[in-house]
Amino acid sequence: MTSKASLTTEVISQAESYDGIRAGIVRLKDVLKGPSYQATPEGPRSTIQLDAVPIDNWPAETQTVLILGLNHLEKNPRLDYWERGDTLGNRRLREISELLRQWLREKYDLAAQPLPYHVEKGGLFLKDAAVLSGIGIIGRNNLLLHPEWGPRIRLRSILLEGDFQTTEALEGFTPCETCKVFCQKACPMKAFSQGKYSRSICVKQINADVENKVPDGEIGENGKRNLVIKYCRACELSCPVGA
Ligand code: B12
Repeated sequence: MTSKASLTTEVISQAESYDGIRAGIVRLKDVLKGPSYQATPEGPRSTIQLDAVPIDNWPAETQTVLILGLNHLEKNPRLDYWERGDTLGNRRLREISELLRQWLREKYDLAAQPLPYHVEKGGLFLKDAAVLSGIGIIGRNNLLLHPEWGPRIRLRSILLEGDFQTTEALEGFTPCETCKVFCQKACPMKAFSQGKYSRSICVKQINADVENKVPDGEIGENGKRNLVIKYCRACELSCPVGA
């Protein structure tokens, strides 16, 4: 019988054996009590479509969530380009989630359910889950900051069956306290003009990015590069943490 603590350690080290991955474990009920679930989202929702198969019901026995964070380096911007309905980063996170699901079944006979990206399709608010699991903290750019990579990280979650010990939230990591808030100044839309993030202003930039696709993708059937969406990353890439 594997103890809770060693099961957690093994799952985290298996997840982190994939290149550019950090992981944490959190109780589902704690995520569902997080600030994003209390907030009333302002402004229109985004129109991004992915994850064609929504999850209608989470399995009753799942009480824990494994959070994955994938490093999105500035020098590898392609990970973040939207091409053929998804990004390379999301595809990689989905692939790793599926490999971890198979590993948990084979090694521990435990069920796992990789979750969709969108909350409306059964996904979780991933920044809350990542903060609670100790992957990072929320910065003044309203993004998750990892101590080593800063905000250059993309997230995904997997529901787990079984009794895991959770990983602890970070303490003593407060880089924004002494920062000159480059992130807020970098926003092309001034989405932080009231001192905090405004979704309804930010989404105007995101919608403009959707309208302004650029031929920077893979070579398509017509021999030309596919059109991709390059979503704005100004508040992310201006952050000195992990730059
Ligand atoms: C919808 C969505 C959008 C919408 C709306 C964004 C919004 N914040 O409302 C639009 C299209 C505008 C958008 C823009 C962007 N997004 Co977006 N988005 C999402 C999505 C699907 C849900 C986010 C959401 O609705 N949150 C709910 C609203 C109400 O809360 P919030 O503004 O996020 O703020 C909450 C947190 O900050 C939290 N919080 C604050 N302090 C603390 C402290 C603790 C202890 C806890 C637990 C929580 C907590 O509470 C706040 C609410 O009160 C997530 C994926 C997911 N499933 O979570 C990605 C996600 C948040 N987006 C992401 C990214 C990268 C971006 C962009 C940089 C664009 C891009 N290049 O992809 C910008 C950045 C905007 C910004 N600075 O916040 C990443 C963030 C990665 C990271 N390092 O944090 C995510 C996680 C997706 C991913 N691929 O991993 N996004």
